[in-house]
Amino acid sequence: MRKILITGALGQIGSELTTELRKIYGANNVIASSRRVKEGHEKLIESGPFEILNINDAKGISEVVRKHDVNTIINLAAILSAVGEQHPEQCWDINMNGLYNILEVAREESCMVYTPSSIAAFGPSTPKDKTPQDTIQRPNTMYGVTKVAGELLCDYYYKKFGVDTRGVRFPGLISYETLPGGGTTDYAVHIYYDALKNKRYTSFIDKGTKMDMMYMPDALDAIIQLMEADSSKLIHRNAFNVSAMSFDPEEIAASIKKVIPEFEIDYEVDPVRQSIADSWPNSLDDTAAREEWGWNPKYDLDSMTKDMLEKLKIKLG
Ligand code: AKB
Repeated sequence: MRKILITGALGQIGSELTTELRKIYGANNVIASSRRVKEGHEKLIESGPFEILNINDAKGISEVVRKHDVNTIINLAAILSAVGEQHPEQCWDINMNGLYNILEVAREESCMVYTPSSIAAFGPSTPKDKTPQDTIQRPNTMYGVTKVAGELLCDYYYKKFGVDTRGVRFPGLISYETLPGGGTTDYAVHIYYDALKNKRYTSFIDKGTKMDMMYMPDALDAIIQLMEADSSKLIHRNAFNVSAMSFDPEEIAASIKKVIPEFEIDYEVDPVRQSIADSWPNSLDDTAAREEWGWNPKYDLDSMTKDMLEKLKIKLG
């Protein structure tokens, strides 16, 4: 039986993953944790075990793992790309030193570790279209540096110590439950909120900037499917390219216009986030994920837009 510890459980992925995993494995087998209690997450916190946990506190991780007999750690605590450029030292500390602590505890306590990587693990010299699974990785952001190093560190712990480490390179994730915090792809979430509230959106990412994106239900499937995949079939354990759709701001705006015809987009480009977006791939080749563990996303841009607007409308009232 799995006993899962989720770090960063109140974040964009964690808040939905915790609920989903509690449905599958039972509430008491999924321990949600976060550095602090955040307003608006009371229901999640009360729906099963919850621990205050800072991943820079190795002893604290070890105590929580022992207390709950944890055998699987899903490490979602991270600083994203845009905030990482504002606070590079904090980004390194949480994304690298935090991951190191998680891996060390996993080695000592024989846990499986799932840590997401990102499209940010690629850089300006990476092939931009249909970016191959194995290719040049020279990112120029601190977030990207921590993501490549994290992929390598997880590979190392698997090869050297036999820790069962796994992960995917997530694209921008779109969801209505919890807002993302401090990423470059966040525009593709904010646009839906503004479409419903104001029927217009000012984009900080410029026209023509394509990035890979994914709707949260597919992202949750990517985590659960890979976590449950037959270990002997995995060649790329920690850094699977996964892709669901690739679009630029005009294309997401056109998709919204099909549901809200009055919707308009304009641009006030943020040079920092634009240069991060320009350094990332336009689209990824996810053949390895499809072949090694059956990755097969369900949502494309239009089906995501329809669902997102319906669900957000209910949420915003
Ligand atoms: C970000 O924009 O920083 C993240 C990511 C692509 O990893 N959403």
